[in-house]
Amino acid sequence: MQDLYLGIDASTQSLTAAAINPQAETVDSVSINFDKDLPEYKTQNGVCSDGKNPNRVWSYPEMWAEALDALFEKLAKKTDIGRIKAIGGAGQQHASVWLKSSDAFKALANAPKGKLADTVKVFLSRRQSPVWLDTSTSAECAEIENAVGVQNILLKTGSAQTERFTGAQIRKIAKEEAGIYAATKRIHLNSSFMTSLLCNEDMTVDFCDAAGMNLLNVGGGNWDEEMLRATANGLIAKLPKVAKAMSVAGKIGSYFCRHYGFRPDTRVVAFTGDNPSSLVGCGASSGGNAVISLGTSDTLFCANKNYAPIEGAHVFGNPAGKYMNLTCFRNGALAREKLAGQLGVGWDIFDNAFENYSPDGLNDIILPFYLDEISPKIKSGGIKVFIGKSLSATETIRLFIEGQIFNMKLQAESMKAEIGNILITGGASKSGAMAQCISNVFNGKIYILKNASNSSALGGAMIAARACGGIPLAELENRLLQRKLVAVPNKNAAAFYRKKIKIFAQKRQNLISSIT
Ligand code: XUL
Repeated sequence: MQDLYLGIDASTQSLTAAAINPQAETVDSVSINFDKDLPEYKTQNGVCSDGKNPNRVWSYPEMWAEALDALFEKLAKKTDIGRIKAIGGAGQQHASVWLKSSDAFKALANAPKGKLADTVKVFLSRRQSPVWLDTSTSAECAEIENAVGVQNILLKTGSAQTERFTGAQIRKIAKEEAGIYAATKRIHLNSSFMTSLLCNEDMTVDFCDAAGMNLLNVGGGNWDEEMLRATANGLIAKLPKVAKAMSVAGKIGSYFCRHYGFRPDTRVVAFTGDNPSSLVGCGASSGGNAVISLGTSDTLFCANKNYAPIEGAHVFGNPAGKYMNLTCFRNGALAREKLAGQLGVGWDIFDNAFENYSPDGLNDIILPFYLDEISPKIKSGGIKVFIGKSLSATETIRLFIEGQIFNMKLQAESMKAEIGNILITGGASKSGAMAQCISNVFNGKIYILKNASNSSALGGAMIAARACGGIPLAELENRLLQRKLVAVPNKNAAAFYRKKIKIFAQKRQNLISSIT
């Protein structure tokens, strides 16, 4: 019987497992949706928020534990669990789990079936876990910035001080709920909490995910004392140790062997963050490739062997080694929709915007910042049009899309990321025009995934197969990912854009300096 490798994605809305059999190219997948399958927690899209203060957003570690029982119950019906040699996985980044004592995990060894949540909840010092959608910590960010310095934080931690990051969230709780902070012996991330549940033991936190806390010295690979001091008193004793990327945490706990039939020698690789895991699951961890997700906001992430923090982007760890960058552009689909509304046109005009297009009009530029942009920081004054003639709807859309993609390319250049080919995902990845324009601006081939599944769960399974089965990631990518080529660069257009992006960069710079 061939071994299987399991990947688990503890995302915001659901818990998903993907089992891979690297030899036979098969993927089994099961999922627990928090809203639908665990309605007693009353979450919406996996989270709760405060009507009076919508910036406060949280979820329940107890619910994540309950979902893990439900997940294995479901998986056992589909997959021979006894064949699973190793488990890897990922959690939503930044969420913190607060425990009175790390004995919770040991107590699981003797717990009856279906009692993960009940066993763990008595050890929680705080029932709620603030999650990445929580932006209620502006005051705490400012306090930490005052203590350490804006630029210093960026250089040390790979990100500017950020509201949703765990450090600012910890400071808020330490200030406002001092009793709870004092009673807390361990603060886990979602990822290290899941690893600890699976091992029935208090476990380390993965370097790649810990980089999303504003507490790690990312270049040095360990907690940064100055950041810890500025965040909360006595924090070091409450944090787990940092483990190197793709470290085997240990063996699966007896709870899972007794109740679900796991082999006692099944290994657990320390869970990472969902973005680092997706980097692996999209086949982009070895470098040279980027992933662009065209959604409500557009997101670009890529492996990077350079440590080059810039404002508006984040440096996390890459499970395959070194770093990854993630940058989120607020002017994504929302801005495209706004433009369509203003022009009174449908998406089909967007799709055809580059049909029969021949490069022309080097100085015709649109700066596409309808909303305040975070990458780079630009205060929007509406879109800026630099053209001396009146434009048709198609021309406007073309220049707008060009502007969005020039902005992505410039940010990628500031991060010193080498980007060859690009995988596109998300709603607008179906648009041939977007794909072609990205291809021409980045001068690379554009792919989509034919068998797009949960890239973070798949990444977890691939990490398990790499760390515990010795199978190279490149081999796993070739077997498991079916990539379809959707655009190749047009030589003339690529050469034209190499010149035009410089003019765009100047105009963007003027905008940054004129209205920020
Ligand atoms: C990244 C971020 C989200 C979460 C949830 O910084 O906040 O992508 O990881 O997916």
